Amino acid sequence: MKGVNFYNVKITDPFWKSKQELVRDVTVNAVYNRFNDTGRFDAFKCDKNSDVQPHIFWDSDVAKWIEGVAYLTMTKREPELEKIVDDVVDNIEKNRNKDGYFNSFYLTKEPENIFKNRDCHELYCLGHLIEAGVAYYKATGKRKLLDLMCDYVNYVEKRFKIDKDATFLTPGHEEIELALVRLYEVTGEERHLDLAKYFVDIRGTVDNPICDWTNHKNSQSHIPAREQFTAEGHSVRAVYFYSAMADIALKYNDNELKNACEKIFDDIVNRKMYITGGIGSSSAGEAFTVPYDLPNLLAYSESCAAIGLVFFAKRMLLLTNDSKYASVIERILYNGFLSSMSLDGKSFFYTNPLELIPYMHKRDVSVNTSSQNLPITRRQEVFECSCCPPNIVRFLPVIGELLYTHDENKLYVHQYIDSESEIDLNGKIVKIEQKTSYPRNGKVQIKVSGSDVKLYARIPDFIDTYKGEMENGYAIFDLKDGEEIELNFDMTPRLVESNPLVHENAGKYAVMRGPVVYCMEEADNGPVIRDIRIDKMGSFIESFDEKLGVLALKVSAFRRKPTDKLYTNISSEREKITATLIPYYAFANREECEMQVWHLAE
Ligand code: FUB
Ligand code: ZN
Repeated sequence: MKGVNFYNVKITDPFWKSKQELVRDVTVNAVYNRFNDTGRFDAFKCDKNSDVQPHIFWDSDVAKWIEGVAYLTMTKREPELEKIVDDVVDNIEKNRNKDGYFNSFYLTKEPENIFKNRDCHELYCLGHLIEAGVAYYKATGKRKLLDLMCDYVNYVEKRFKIDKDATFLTPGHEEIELALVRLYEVTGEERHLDLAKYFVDIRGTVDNPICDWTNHKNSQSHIPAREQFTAEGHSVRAVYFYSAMADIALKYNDNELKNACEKIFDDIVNRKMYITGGIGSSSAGEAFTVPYDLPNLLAYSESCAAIGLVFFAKRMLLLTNDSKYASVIERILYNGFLSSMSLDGKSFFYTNPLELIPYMHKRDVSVNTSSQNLPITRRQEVFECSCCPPNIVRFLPVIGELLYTHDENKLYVHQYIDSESEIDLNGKIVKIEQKTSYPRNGKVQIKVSGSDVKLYARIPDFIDTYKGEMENGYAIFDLKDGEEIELNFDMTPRLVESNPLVHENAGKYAVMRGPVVYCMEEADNGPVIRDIRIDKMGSFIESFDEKLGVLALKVSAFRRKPTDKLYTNISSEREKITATLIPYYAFANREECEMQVWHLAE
């Protein structure tokens, strides 16, 4: 199947359009300002005498920001932002080594250690700079960054593939692999694709450990890619790698890799993914752990990992036509991804917990550090390790590319978002109009003009029955030029339970409305929300929360009266209350307070 360029999909839906406008009007500048204050842009000057010295992966932070700027530029030029990018590119050109190598940390601080430490992210930074170079060239026609990166890639090919004289075979943090595929798509140079395949092929053969605190699993280097059937290790590294595996499977028609990708994906979504689409539940190693280990309070669930899982799922949609991939994308979009940014677009979560009890942060009374690794309770403008904010900047502008895939005759509709698109279908430009306020409302109208089309419309995974012809989770329609279909999905709020093996959620229920996960916050319900029991017989009343700008839900519930006693005999005495829930993505936008996704019910 083929994908669709985001700039051919004009999103008109007020919800997503406003998020995209927020990135352009606020977020891209907010991230720039914090990165500038912290010296990330100056680092490209490689000034050994500067007070602020670069960190090993600062280049990647700026590169992702540049990629985001490029995507914004594709729909409207941004001269001031372009000027900043051009300065960075000039600094790379000025300060790079003659052989093409550039890394602000190594060139400034440890030139003698180039390619000697597997876990120091040189190829990870290069990967992000390649993605930036590709995007910036496509957006502006300026090819300096792209050319600089091509030189650097030649050098990498020499050191890693031809001479093999770097201290390690594959990078500790994947990213270069998928970036080289993207580079190939622009340059058409087979050697770029071959190098991507080379890095995928030799991973998990003999290599250096990445460092002493971890093992080969953390960097997906424990066994060769084609033998990997479960998701292991550092979740961001993992999903970037699995995305590259899917890319290579597609480009080389490699069924062994495809099979591995399918199994890994199923392992993630059936055993290791939060209801929000978040992955990588453990802060130790920022990693996947054993199946069903999905703690709520201690959830790591890094924003980059959620975005990376979308990258993986998007590629799987090109390899297979299975709606499960699109459903996971939808789950992430409305929950674990959106939660990562504040409603004002200025601050971010790195970790995305499913429960907050601010009081718990006071428990480490006798040590100086937070031994519990509790996720922060408020979004921040920047982090010491600030990989997530620029990932959001480069991701939101391109969500249009998640709506469709197609081949010569078939058009797959994966996401329902009010929009107007144009797709080249077998030489004919087909116009697709989606009229919907999904998921606010379950009605979706899709009109296709320009050609007859076989249309496959995804039936969301929360819909239990659909009467009509279906294949792999898609309803099938033979549409004549100009014809329109209408779908109606039930958006009644519902209780959801998890597999009993998820011990944290035993006896608890989540509330969802369509694809949107809801949460309770102390700001609406008062303290000790964990004692609130939702009335299973109660109906959810929808009510718009003007302050947050979200659709809230009200439902009858019960809670105990406060008590001074630590233990009491069971009593059925409960106060009847109305509990309020808001979309999970909107949590922590008011005062610091308790929050939870999994609730008691009776
Ligand atoms: O290591 C670079 C980035 O920082 C990773 O992608 C994140 O998970 C964090 O470890
Ligand atoms: Zn991150």
